[in-house]
Amino acid sequence: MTPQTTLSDAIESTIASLPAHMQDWVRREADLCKPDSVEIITGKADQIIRLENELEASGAYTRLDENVYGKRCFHARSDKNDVARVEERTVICTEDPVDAGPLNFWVDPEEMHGRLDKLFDGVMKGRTMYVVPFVTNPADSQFATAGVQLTDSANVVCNLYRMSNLHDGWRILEKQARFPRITHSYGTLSKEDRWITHFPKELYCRTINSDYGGNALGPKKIFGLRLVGIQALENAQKKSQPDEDVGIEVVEHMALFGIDYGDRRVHFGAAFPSMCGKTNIATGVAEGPMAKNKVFTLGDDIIGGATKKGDGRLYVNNIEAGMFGVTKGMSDFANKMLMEALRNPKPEVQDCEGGPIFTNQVLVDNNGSKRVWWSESGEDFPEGDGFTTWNWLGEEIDASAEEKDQKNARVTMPIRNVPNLDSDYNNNDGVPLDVALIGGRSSKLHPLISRARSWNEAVYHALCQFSEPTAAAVGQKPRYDPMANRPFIAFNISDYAQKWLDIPEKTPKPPAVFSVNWFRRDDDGNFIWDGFGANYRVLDAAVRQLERKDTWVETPIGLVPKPEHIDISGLKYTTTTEQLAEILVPDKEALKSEVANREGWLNELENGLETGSEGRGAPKKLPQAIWDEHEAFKNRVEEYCA
Ligand code: GTP
Ligand code: SPV
Ligand code: MN
Repeated sequence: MTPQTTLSDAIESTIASLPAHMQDWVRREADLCKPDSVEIITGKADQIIRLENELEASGAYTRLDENVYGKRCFHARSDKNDVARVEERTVICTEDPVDAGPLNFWVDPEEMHGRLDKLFDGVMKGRTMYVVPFVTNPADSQFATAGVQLTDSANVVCNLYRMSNLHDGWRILEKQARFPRITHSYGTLSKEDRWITHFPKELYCRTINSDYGGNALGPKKIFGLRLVGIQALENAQKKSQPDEDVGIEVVEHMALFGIDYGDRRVHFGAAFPSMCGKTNIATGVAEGPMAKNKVFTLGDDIIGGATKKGDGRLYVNNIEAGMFGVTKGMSDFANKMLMEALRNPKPEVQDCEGGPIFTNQVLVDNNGSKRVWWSESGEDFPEGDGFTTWNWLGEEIDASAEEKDQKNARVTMPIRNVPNLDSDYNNNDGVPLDVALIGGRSSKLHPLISRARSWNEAVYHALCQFSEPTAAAVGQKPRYDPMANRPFIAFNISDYAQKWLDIPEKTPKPPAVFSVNWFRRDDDGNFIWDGFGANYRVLDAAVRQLERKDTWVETPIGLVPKPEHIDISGLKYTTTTEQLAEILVPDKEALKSEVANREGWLNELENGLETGSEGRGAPKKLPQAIWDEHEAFKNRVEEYCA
């Protein structure tokens, strides 16, 4: 029976044209949010072009000169209080708080729905509610899931169109009985009432009062990483032997790329926390002694996949179709392939997904030609006759202004434009994951690269991966960030640890795991390692170690290369063997305090956070194997530092 609503005939007839199995839900949401109209996003470009034009007419988008980054390229500004993810307002609503675990904020589902019902009541008055399909990538792979996001933000629709395989959505949704649902409203953009909520059992998420990426783009972190992550956990837990097909088994916050070795391509997944170099490593260019090894891009943020039957390796894909990249620091030096993608968009991409959408850069007007500028781009701040420039807050500025682009200013773009896209990008079976890199920003402790002696040791180190704060989330502090996934694991961290420990049982040929750190600093705070293109030299050392060409040396934190294993010829910052030797080993002082710090951290995982545990889910016992590894680490450190 159709529920009683007070919806207009126009809205009722729009809803009636949706697949039957989603009509009741959309009707209920429309009844609560009370939009003036409902519009189904078809997936065709002409409708998106109309929305872009409307956003331009309203002043929300500024159209940029098509001679710079091609057609349908826009600049937008966010609200000044809506520039990053808000972890404090990200909530997992499970019946049992143990299922959310000690790191996630937790609210009882019924209570959260009650609070949200009040906030969503009438929130779309005077607005259109868009019904947006999406599908995780590649659309026809057995791991893809289609879903629907309702949103009142045309900006979100235009972003999703560039990133989330929107045009394949309805085709897949028709055949999929149970589908994930996300309801989003930018509401009033109120910081106080901002919520990003997940109801795993219902495959449902509700997010309100933000229009920013990870808070508002459902298929990305909210559904793509958190909810699919829960599916992957449940599937992996069900799996009893390697050749059993259970669907998606692995979802991680990882970039994905290949390095060419002539006769073969080695595929790397890179789990680095937000703003710690995933996009860069996936779209950079190898230089110096590695110049002959081309880097191929597959993805820059989220991977998913499973063990391949009969093969024993993990096959993974980028689950997204676009990038949402940090612009600060984006340059020909740092990630040339991304810059090439911006400069040379493919005509078929411009006509379909559209051009880049920039948010919160400096807007530049040069005699009527509009473009954007961002810091650390390698380009001087534009000034002189005929130039007008505005900072991200919309204030007219010149080069002397302190406030220029926002630190977390981003660009949304379809990945199809990247010129060195791996030929297996969008391959339904994915690519074998040969190497998993786990990293973070660590000024002193972590060596440039290290490899654990065993799988369990690797999991232990990854669980204790340390990273310093970035601007990708509001109010961050230095912290442990397990597998770079701390803000995105929507279930108990102890289950996540166990899941990783179990990988070799389900995946007979698991990826080799290396820890990396591009961010060691000297006592004056300067980076010691060149980073960027030079990082591929370090990855080459990893490949040589795997192929037993080099023998690495023991440290408490894992095996590390000898200085002669990494070629530093031509580098700008790491110019001496002494400098290299320093960053190839853990700093002893940092190591000593690390034992106690890790003990504290593991205790927090098992018993709840020492500070700030209020409002979070409940802990449970960590796998004994993690404690065993900790004990072994402690002993190694004592011996090493004696
Ligand atoms: P999210 O999109 O937030 O998940 O971030 P990401 O992991 O993709 O980070 P991204 O590649 O966008 O890099 C973020 C920042 O780190 C940029 O300012 C880069 O310039 C800087 N960065 C990346 N790689 C390196 C490196 O090797 N060395 C140094 N010093 N900085 C780097
Ligand atoms: C991150 O913060 O890890 C991002 C950007 O990739 S967001 O989509 O906002 O999560
Ligand atoms: Mn990310």
